[in-house]
Amino acid sequence: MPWTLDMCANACRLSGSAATLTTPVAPLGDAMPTPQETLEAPAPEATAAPTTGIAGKTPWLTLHVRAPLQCETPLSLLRQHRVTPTALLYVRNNQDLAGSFSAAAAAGPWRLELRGTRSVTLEVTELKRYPLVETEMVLQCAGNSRAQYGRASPVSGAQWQDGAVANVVFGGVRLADVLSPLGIPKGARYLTARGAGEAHEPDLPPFERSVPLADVLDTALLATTLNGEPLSALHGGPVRLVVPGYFGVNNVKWLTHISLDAETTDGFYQTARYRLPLTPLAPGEAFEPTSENSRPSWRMGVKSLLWEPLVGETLRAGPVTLRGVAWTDGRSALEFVEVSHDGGSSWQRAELEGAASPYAWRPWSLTLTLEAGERELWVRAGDSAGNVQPLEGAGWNPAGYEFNGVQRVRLSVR
Ligand SMILES: Nc1nc2c(c(=O)[nH]1)N[C@H]1C(S)=C(S)[C@@H](COP(=O)(O)O)O[C@H]1N2
Ligand SMILES: [Mo]
Repeated sequence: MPWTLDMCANACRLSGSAATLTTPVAPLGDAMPTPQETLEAPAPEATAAPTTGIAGKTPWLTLHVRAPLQCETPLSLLRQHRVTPTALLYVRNNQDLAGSFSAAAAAGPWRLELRGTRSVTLEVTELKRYPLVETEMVLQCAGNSRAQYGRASPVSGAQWQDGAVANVVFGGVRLADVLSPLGIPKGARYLTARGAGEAHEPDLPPFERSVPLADVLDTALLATTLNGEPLSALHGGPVRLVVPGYFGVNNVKWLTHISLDAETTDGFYQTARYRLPLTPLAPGEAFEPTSENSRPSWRMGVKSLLWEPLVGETLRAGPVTLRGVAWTDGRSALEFVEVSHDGGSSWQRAELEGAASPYAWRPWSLTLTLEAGERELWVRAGDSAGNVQPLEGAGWNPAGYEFNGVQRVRLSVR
């Protein structure tokens, strides 16, 4: 199905300014709750050298790959905010868009083609005709926590720890408000979104992802704001598809086209990447995804994080308040978060704070009495559909997608 619109109008405008790396902005440090008293230096991650600055980002992100840009948020920063400031938000590009590293690039004309029964090409500014809505939600890379699979057998790709995730507020217009007047073609089961950007290897096609139309029509946004500000080019501005409850990869940045089809796109990022085996693999086993043996990475599984204290911290024996967050795909509700300090023999339930939206993360806390010694805390969450985080990562796979195994945090207690 050939696209009628040449993408040049959009791509050429952004490529006017080359990627600029600017002076780092100061780390954000004031808005945080008082951290647990520690007897030793901060967690190892906080002592890493700052990365070279990226416009609008704290220099303290962990840089995995510079091009295409992949950087994550250390938990020591992530835990300071219920809504993650944009300066701390991780970045995961499969394809970079020239000019998107400079903060101003998202302004100006940008054309978006939408194909329902009728097709329409819009200037992004025309989206202002529709009501503006906002959704607080978790944005998480399917590769988040990939490094944890390494306990069983190494996996390929950037070795993300647990910080390719955030809780942010996207604003924009409801996809349904824009699509419904165009008519939904009979037999259309999937929505395919295409983003601008340049492949880093020859022969790679444009970035395209498909999601099930009926499941997302009422919740997806054409997002133009992030945390109340105009959506920066780095995060997909001027317009991005946002699919609450779905993994980050489905939230297509620099959106140029949307179509409604009977089948998913046969693009590389849908058929060769971001696929999960339908039957369990043994750790280390090779896997070539096909449409028969795999599924796309869509809805997020229930997951929790413990971020206070952090791995490697030394605590005083006695009562310790543990804190973190947990979330689901927004279809099922978060039921519980529980912690074990005896290797899973017993679990204690944490207190959950209320939800800002079904798609947002929920802070939890639990006060435990810890005796002196080397300790390992295990944390897991469960949802209203009966899913509980598995002890080991949910289905080891060679690309390390969708890890939601029980988090294990080693501490010294004195
Ligand atoms: N056009 C485009 N959209 C994209 C990507 C990309 O490479 N190109 N990466 C995806 C992936 S894998 C993730 S996890 C999220 C990351 O969003 P962020 O960089 O705003 O945090 O964007 C998604 N949208
Ligand atoms: Mo991702």
